[in-house]
Parts: sequence; C-alpha cells; structure tokens
Amino acid sequence: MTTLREYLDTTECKDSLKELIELIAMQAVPIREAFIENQSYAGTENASGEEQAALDVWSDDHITKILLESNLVREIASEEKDDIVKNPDAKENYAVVMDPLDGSSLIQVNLCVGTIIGIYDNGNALSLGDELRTAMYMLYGPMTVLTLTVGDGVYIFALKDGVYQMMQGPVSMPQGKIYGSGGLRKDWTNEHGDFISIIEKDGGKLRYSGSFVADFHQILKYGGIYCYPATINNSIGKLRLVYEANPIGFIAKQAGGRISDGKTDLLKKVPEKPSEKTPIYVGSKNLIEQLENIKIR
Ligand code: AFP
Repeated sequence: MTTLREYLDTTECKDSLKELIELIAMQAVPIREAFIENQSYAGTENASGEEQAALDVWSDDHITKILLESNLVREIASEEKDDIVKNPDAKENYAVVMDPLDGSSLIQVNLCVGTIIGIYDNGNALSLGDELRTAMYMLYGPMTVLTLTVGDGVYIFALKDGVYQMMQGPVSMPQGKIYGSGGLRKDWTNEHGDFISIIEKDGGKLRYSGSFVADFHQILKYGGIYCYPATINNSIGKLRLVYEANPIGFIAKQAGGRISDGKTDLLKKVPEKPSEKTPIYVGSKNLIEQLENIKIR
C-alpha cells in the first residue's frame, strides 16, 4: 500500500507543500475526536449569517492555529470568518482557503461531514479556482478519507492506524446518473426545473444528504451531478465560491468532471470577496454541458 507521504514523494510538490498537505490531513484526528464533546450550537453566526455549530468554530480555530504555528501560510480565508487572516512573516507563500466543517448541521444526526481545503502558492486567497496548487477534503464517514489533487490527477486515501494509505487513484469520474439538488422545488427556476426533468427522465437517481462534501464524494466515484442552484428568490445560491466551489471544482476537473454556475466555468470566476456565494453545478462533464446548453423558456 502506498502511503500519503510515499505518494507525495512521487510528485513535483515542494517539500514545504508536502509538509502543509500532511499537516492539514492529520487534523482529521483531533477534529473527529472533538465530535463527541462539541455537539451544541455556539450561539454565533458566520460571515454568511448562518448559525454556527460549536464544532464549526472549534474546527476553524483549531486549523487556523495549526496553520499559523507552521508559519508556512501567508493568508487563511475561512467560511467561518469575516476577514482573511494574514501572516506577512510566513516563511512560504501559501494561501489556504477552507470550509473547516462542511455539512455541520448533520453532526447531531451522525451523518457524513468533511473539511474542504484549497491551497494557492501565490499568497493570495482570493485567486481563481483554476490557479489552485492543491485541493483536498477529509471526509468523516465510516472511514476517514482524504481526497487529494496536487494538479496531477485525484487520489483517495484512508486513515488507518494514524497513516493515510492510498485506496484509489488516479480517479476518473464516470458519466453516472446520481443527482441531488438544493433549494425547494417550488422555488426552482424554469431552466433548473427543465434540467432536473431531463435527468429524471433519463433514469436519474436522487441522492442528497445536505453535506456538500459527502454528496460530491459519491458523485466523484459513481458519476452524476450535485446542484445548489439560483432560485426565483435568490439569484446567488447558497454555497461559497472560495471555500466550497473552487476546491471541489478543481478536484472535479482533475477527475475529468466540471463545475459551473449554470452558464459558465466557475474556476474562471474572479472572487470579489471571501464570502461570495454562487449557484453550483458540479459533476460529470456530459451533464454540465447539457445544462449549459438549456435555452431559457
Ligand atoms: P455548512 O454546514 O458548512 O454551512 O454547509 C452546508 C451547505 O452549505 C452544504 O454543505 C450543503 O450541501 C448545503 O448547505 C445544504 O443546504 P440545504 O440544507 O439548504 O439543502
């Protein structure tokens, strides 16, 4: 079995990037340990005005502290913070974007959640998704799994006895039929409704848990599409461009899939602010192309 370190040593990553990837990946251990103690709500809201679970806050503080202590990271942008944390004296030029605990409302019902991370090597957290140097997520399910790309294919590792071991890779996203959509059906736009009808007529199988990272993971493996669309009352959708769309979209692209806002490639959209929201469609390339070709009724 190839370990994460052995895999990283086959890549062209600088030693400091290998160190940073391993450091972040290993935070799965304390985060999982914290699940039992931190199940309540913190009584605070994040930058998007959503109620924060205590674990959201804990995971954010924990990863931020570890990154600052490493002194490898110049900027940290987190879904849980209004402002970018800056460390101008860092010895390397990395910028980390993160959703420290995606799907956290599912913790109390013991469903799958995860940590989403993007790493830039230009010191700027507000860069294009296409400029990511690394994207990864840790998924806390029956196993702790790390899905990673350093821009040369996607690899999946499982944590066993404190060591990540490769399970699969390079991963190629198939043209599957799984689909899931956020937003209430009554609020969907005509275009979105038409698109979902096409998928359903074509034998689409609904799978939607409410945890983006978990819902994406099965699409990565089985193929299909995850959607959180613009609705008639809300043209900007719910998910965040910088923390969720870009890292997951970068992984999808590396596996042969795509990400779009329904009209265009999200990885080419310049973020205007850290907490920017966007409609999201991510999954198999054929479905995204079908979607972008739907004409307005
Ligand atoms: P957070 O738990 O990080 O706030 O993210 C939840 C989320 O943004 C995403 O993970 C889910 O896919 C989506 O919200 C679920 O939203 P709905 O509950 O509206 O379906």
